Amino acid sequence: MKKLMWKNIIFFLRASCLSGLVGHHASPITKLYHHVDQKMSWTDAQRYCREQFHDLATIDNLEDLERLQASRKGSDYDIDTAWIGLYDDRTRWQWSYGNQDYKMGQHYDNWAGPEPNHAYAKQNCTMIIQNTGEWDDRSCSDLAGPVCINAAGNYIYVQEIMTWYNARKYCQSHHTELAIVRDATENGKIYALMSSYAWIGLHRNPWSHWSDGSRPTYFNWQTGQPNNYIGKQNCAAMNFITADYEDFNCQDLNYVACQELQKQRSTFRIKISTEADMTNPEVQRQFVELLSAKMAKEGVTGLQIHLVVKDGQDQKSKK
Ligand SMILES: *[C@@H]1O[C@H](CO)[C@@H](O)[C@H](O)[C@H]1NC(C)=O
Ligand SMILES: [Ca+2]
Ligand SMILES: [Ca+2]
Repeated sequence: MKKLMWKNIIFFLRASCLSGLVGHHASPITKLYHHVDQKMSWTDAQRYCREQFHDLATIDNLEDLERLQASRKGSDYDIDTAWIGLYDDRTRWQWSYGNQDYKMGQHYDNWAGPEPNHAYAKQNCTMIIQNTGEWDDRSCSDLAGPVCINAAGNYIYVQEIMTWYNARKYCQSHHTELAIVRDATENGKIYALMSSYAWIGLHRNPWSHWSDGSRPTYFNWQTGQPNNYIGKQNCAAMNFITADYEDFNCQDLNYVACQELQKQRSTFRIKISTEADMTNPEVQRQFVELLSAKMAKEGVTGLQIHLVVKDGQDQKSKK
């Protein structure tokens, strides 16, 4: 009889997997914010939050913003600015050609001396400088001639000046894409064609990551920020009085806003027909083991499963 029961359960798990769940309720993960009354650099703040809680604070909407602001308790501060998880990774770029990732230091580059400098927090498209063939990050709305690449892999320089966005459109409709430059030889080929400044396809999206890995969808910058003052600001802090953000040098010392994740709790109802005694603790233990293994196979890990067994009569009378 015991054998038959396990056959039933295994069959159920194999055959129906998650579709066998007749009811499911999952509450979303909620963030608990913690204002840390201690000043440190952004990197130290990140380490501190990861050790003590989960990570630096992530703010996804106005409700988060208000809850974070309310998390500060205690006495007043003169300047109450706390690091949040928002940062600008200046090394991550992308080629428009095939949306290929480009990581500074790992791929070929020909940046001019101090470039890319993200001047005034406004430069995230790449131009080749006319007289040197070196690269410079510029505002995407600046004007230059596109260098396109065609299906045969040849470069075409276009003399008409336009914004980076229009340059991209131009290349897409007349050829294939804005140029990708993979080595010095390719850069040399382009340099030989240019008669003025030229757009290539390298660009990036500033402030595109939170420390916890999520993508920002909501910003609350203070007017005039981010400004990348003196070219060295790529970490964000929130002013707890005004609830808006400023970019700072990551080495600056600020208070810290951490987040803790509240555990997610889900309830599943599973219907099983079996003659086994599901109230038997040993049977339950084995069932939980099986279920965990099955869920792990589906990519769901870190589970703590608690079983509540009701017999069929109960279920019916509940309905
Ligand atoms: C340049 O940065 C701005 C934000 O500062 C962003 O909206 C825009 O999409 C970026 N442009 C490109 C081509 O990545
Ligand atoms: Ca620049
Ligand atoms: Ca600033």
